[in-house]
Amino acid sequence: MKITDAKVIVCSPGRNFVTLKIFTDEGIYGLGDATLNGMEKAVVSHLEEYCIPALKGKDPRNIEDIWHYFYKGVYWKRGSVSMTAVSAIDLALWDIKAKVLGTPLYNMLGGKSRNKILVYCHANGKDSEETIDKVGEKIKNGFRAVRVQSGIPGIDHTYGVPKDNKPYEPAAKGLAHEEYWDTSKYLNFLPSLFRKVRDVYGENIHLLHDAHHRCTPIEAARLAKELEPFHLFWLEDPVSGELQEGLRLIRKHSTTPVAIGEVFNTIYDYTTLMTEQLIDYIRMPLVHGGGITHLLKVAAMASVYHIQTGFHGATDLSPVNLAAALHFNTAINNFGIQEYMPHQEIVNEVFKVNYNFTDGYLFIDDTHGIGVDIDEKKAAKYPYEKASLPVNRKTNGTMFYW
Ligand code: EZ4
Ligand code: CO
Repeated sequence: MKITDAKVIVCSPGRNFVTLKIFTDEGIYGLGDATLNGMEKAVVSHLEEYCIPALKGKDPRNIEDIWHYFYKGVYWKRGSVSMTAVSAIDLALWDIKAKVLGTPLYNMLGGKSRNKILVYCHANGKDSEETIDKVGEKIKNGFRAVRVQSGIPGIDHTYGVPKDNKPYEPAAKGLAHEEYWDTSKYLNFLPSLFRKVRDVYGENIHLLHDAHHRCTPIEAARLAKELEPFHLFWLEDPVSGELQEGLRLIRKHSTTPVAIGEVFNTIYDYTTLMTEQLIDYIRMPLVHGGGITHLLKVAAMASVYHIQTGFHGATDLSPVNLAAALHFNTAINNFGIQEYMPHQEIVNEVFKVNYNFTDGYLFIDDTHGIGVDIDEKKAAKYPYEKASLPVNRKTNGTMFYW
């Protein structure tokens, strides 16, 4: 069997998606997600200029070897752009292999460890009151786990809270706009929010929160400690992850579970975090973390340290990634939870999906392969539109993490 060609499909049904389609001499093709929010064209160019020419003629069945060809075989390895390309290739190859063998992807990964995938959704409001109402709406819609983000008194833009009351969408059209941030206002406010949410809804619902990399290690330790009484399912990205040792301070002071790594892209971002048991959930998704091939290894290492998966699943990851994640989550033993931000309706015009949401869980069907297809004619109706993630400054003007 041979790879005859591959192409990159860029479309923007409400937001940009990059999809890799690999063709074979047996007529079977595979799809991979290659979307890197705000940096889409960098991945497109990397795939088109460097990866696709090298893929042609290779046997698509040799996934491990091809993975290493684009990882070990590349001198300038790692990094988000390069690893998103590797991930897309890997997903498309697993899709092909499962289609060739006539089976859903999860079956190739060890079969079913569970029938349904626990997901968490997002609730956000401009202030505590509105946020609490939104949490109630999500519970009414069947969710058993809710990420709670709220506007903060005295801060103009808060991560995860859209101004116009629309569903939260990370990127906005055009160049990056600037937001302003005040950590002390955030730290003073957040525990009171969770106290109210627990008072209203009790203990029988999983609550999560994303600090979005905005604390120093000691600030994160204070936050995790003060949130401890409200029993979060997890506190996400309490600090920026480059300094793995930084998470020791959080652990020293609190039992609030920690999730990290939606911007990570290899196992090497996690080694200290795992071996020192500094975290509880890995966030690195298939689309940015080397696909099935690499995440199987990361998840296996995590399992040794009682760490579970909780993959990133925002709207800027395509349905191809989400479906592949659901197969992965179905198969592995140490699955924890899956983030689920439903895509806009028009996304389903372009991508035909094989999953559905019922009563707090996502279910995947037995379509062979990953099970998602792309309608290229419909995709062509929605051409690429430049969009960017915001940048963030402290209120005194200092450049900061978004
Ligand atoms: O900011 O996907 O947990 N979810 C997140 C997301 C990320 C966006 C970046 O593109 O942090 O909202
Ligand atoms: Co996040």
